[in-house]
Amino acid sequence: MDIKKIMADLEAKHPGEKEYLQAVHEVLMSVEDVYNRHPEFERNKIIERMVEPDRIVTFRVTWLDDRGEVQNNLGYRVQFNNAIGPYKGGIRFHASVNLSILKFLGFEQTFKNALTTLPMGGAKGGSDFSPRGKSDREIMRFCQAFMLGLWKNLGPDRDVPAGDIGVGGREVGYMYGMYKRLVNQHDGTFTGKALEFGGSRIRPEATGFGALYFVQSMLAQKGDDIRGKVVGISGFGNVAWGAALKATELGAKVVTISGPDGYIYDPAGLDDEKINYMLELRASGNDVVAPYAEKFPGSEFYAGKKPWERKVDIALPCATQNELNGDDARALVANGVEMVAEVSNMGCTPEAIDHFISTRTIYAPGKAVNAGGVATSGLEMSQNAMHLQWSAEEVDAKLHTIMKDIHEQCLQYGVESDGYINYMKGANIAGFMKVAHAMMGEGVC
Ligand code: 2IT
Repeated sequence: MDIKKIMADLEAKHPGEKEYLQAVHEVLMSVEDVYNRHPEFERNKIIERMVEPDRIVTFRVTWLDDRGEVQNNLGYRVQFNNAIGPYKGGIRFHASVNLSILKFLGFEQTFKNALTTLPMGGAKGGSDFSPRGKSDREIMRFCQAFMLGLWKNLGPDRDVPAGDIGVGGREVGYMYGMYKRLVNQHDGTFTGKALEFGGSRIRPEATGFGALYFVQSMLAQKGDDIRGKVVGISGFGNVAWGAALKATELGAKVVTISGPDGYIYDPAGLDDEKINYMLELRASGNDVVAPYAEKFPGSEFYAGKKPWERKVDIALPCATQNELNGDDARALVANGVEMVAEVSNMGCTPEAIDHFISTRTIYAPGKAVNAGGVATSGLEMSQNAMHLQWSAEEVDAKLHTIMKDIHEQCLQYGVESDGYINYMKGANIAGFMKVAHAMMGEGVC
């Protein structure tokens, strides 16, 4: 595999798509050796085919705001790869959304979904619509308009969307409601639905819970456990909430959360009341964490700063891509961090990852750590297909098994000669091999 040439060709074809090119480069670097041992991959141009999405749908989303004014946004769905199952992946509503970000997310999703052991291909979608400060009615009208542009491309065996940043249960409900009217079928297309219309128990918690199960496996691997560990979390949305909830339940002390406005340091650690308050903060729609410090004496708000300057045992980035850079990584390592488990998608920059790996700090990538979210979406699809609903215990047990399996897959391909476990390499190779074998089996098409 000639990585330089592949990257140069992609850069020429897709100039300026920096997140997408970053995600592709990371996977190519990880799989190069294995790829070169399989000349049939090269003959079938597997990697050249895998780095391009199967299809991209772009559409205009026009809606009326509360003042009756016409608003226009851009909508996208990137159907990346369906070699191992129907396209599957979340929808992101955020002002920063562009094609590069959705292509990186769809590419990552393909390998992540392969790791879950469930039959799901990779996709991602979204809009540059910003939910910040919007009324409930505006959110609903936007979701409905978004569905008008996308519904024809969806279906339970074609493409099944879910939530991501800016899209939670409420938005999924509004989108699914409109989809259902348009196709005149209640076919379950969408995961993260409410319990009353086909949602799965544990889906809201799944990304955070799964991440902590994965962290437990990482700790057990080195003969350690989570009780008493000091944990730094970034973000305050659904993923950060689930991670804080499970970390606390398992006896760890979570001392930070963060938002676009800065971070909260709470040396006493989060408890049930504080974790519930994260939901209130999120529901306010203001996208800020500062009010936490006013509500809970003893905690402090640091405006415009990131939580990585704090001394913690375990760092869990739970906010967004590239949120932890080289300087942050150096600060964490200097403060003696024991492990970094990325819960956001591509939360660490390449420079940060290089620093963790070169200092032999244990680091695991989002596509392994956060796969419990989409895995539980896969379980929701199974329940819908069987027209039944599992108990929380059943779903949680399956999630647990899946996260352990993903950890095993990382070990299979990620142990280096000095014994260091390179989880990035392990996850990338394991995900890649499954998709590559599926594509080989399905022929050149
Ligand atoms: O990044 C992700 O894995 C998600 N946003 C969840 C995708 C899904 O289909 O549940």
